Amino acid sequence: MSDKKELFHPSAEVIANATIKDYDSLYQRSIEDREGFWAEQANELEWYEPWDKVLDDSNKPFFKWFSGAKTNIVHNAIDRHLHNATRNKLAIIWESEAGEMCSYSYYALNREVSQMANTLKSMGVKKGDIVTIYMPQIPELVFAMLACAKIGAAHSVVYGGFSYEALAARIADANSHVLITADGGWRRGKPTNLKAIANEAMKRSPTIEVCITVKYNQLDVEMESERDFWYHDLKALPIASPKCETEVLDSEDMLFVLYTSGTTGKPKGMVHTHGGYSVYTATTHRMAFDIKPDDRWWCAADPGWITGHSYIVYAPLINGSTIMMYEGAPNYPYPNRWWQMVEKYGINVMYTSPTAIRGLMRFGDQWPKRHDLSSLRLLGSVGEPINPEAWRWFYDVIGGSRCPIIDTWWQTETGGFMICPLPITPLKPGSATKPFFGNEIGVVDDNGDEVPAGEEGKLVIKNPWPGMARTIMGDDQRYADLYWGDYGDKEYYKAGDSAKVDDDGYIWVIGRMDEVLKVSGYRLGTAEIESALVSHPLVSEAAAIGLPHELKGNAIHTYAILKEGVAGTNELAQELKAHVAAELGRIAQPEDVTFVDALPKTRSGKIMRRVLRARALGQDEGDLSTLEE
Ligand code: 6R9
Repeated sequence: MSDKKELFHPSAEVIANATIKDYDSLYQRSIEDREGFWAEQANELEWYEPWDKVLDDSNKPFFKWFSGAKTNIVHNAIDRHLHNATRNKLAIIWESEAGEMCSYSYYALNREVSQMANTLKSMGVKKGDIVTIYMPQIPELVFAMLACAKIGAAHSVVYGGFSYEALAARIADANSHVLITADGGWRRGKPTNLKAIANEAMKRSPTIEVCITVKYNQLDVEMESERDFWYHDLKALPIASPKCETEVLDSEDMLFVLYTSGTTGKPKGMVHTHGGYSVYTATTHRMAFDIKPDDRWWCAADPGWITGHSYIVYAPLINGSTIMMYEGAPNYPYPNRWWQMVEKYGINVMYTSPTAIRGLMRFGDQWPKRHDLSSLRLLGSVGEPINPEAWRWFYDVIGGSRCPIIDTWWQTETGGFMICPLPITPLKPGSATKPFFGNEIGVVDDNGDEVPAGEEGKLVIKNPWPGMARTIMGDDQRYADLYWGDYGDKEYYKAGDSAKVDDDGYIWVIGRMDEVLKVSGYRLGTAEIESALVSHPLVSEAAAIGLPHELKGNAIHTYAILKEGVAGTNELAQELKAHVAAELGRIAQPEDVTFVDALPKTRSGKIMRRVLRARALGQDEGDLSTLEE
């Protein structure tokens, strides 16, 4: 968290183009009349029937939003666009790793979603069911999610990198009768074999009656008769009619369940609902990224992550944007792959993660420099605190020092952005800046009292917001205990992150509380140490963990991935230790630096420090279901 004084002011051009020119007064209004603010945002959408109450807080912490209203997120994401010019606009541009491309207008999207919806209906899927989806990032994945929503079923998207055990556990928890998958996808020129993994999972999943498989990578797969169907076969039948009424639902009907790993224990199925989630995702997307009617929006996340749900699929479609999707590795066949597509498709806003930025940064500036990236207007970051070096590279080399970086702090549980700048906000690299409208954010001690500026505390949200998860599926008690009720009468949502607020009111998220180290009594965030290591010119990525130490309580051990072609010598390890000490103070000097080629990460790009810790201690690595690759 270095260099807190450094401020990046938006250019005159950015300010001139901005829809919201005054954050403070709108923020003040949104806090003073929260329900009024959210009612106004909800009125930007269409509803079948209006709500009785904007916020129903009669059964805290199980808040309801827009209760009594009739809606369906698909009505706002697709149906309403069919009556105006958006009908002919591109909804999706998709490219495969091998370079094939295809696109769908909103009109075509409606046809595809309707066909998939009718197919699901013919397989017995009905309102209230949960359909499990296990697919690569292909347009059919989006069709499948929207098809479920259209008929009032909920979806549970399981990330395509998960093992069969993880898939089977999620199918069982959701009690799914139908699984939608594909033969497989592509990664670095090699086919991935999803159907074979799905088959293994289904051996352990007695609830599954039907498995629909999309043909994509042409891999030979085993199909079991009476259970398994090719989607292209079903789509050719009269059951897959392109006309399908969108189901009229209650605002609080379940839209999806998404499993997120806690640090320990079984994954939590976070439940999101139609009404509030529609309003919250669409509003955050529209305002934080100041979405313009002709924007080409690329959220380069995985759809199996909340970021993909909210900001690849739902928010941009509600806002009528054109969404870019890419199925493949960011640096394949060469490290210019993403930049080539930014140029080719004229992407205006690119939203990605610090880990992806660092991963591409290490190949050097020459790769992005080969491309005209002038279509970019804004950049975005999500998933972890962005270290200043990655921030500056993204800002200077990708954004041409022209595009503000919208660093968005939020969680699976929050549904959408909670802390983020607007394009007009002066930026401090590494800070997600200020609360989004309607939110009061606190940094508090164990009693729920605000800690002084500059001191570290627990990040809490002091109010309900429309995009909040409603519960953990099947475990209301765990939801209430885990997130609420730590602070007596103060009904605060506990995020599980630690943070600081600086003198200007900027919020600095330090990291998950379980990733805070106490070394000789001093508190250090693993992210701070990693950021210091990565600020060394020869380091591209780093991880820090704490291991028990006789004198210090905990000692810092670090892992570093070096830039291409750099040799990991003993001298360099010494130099890096000294570098961290120089950056953060002697107290933060690591015991050692181990050079590695890769770090264990979750799909959403978070380093799994507990895996490194277990390995270092020779212990059981625990549940690895969320480990990438
Ligand atoms: C959207 C998403 C949530 C956790 C969260 C925090 C970290 C996300 C961040 C960030 C600093 C940001 N996190 N965005 N930390 N700055 N801009 O990532 O959801 O996978 O549930 O993770 O990610 O630690 O608590 P999820």
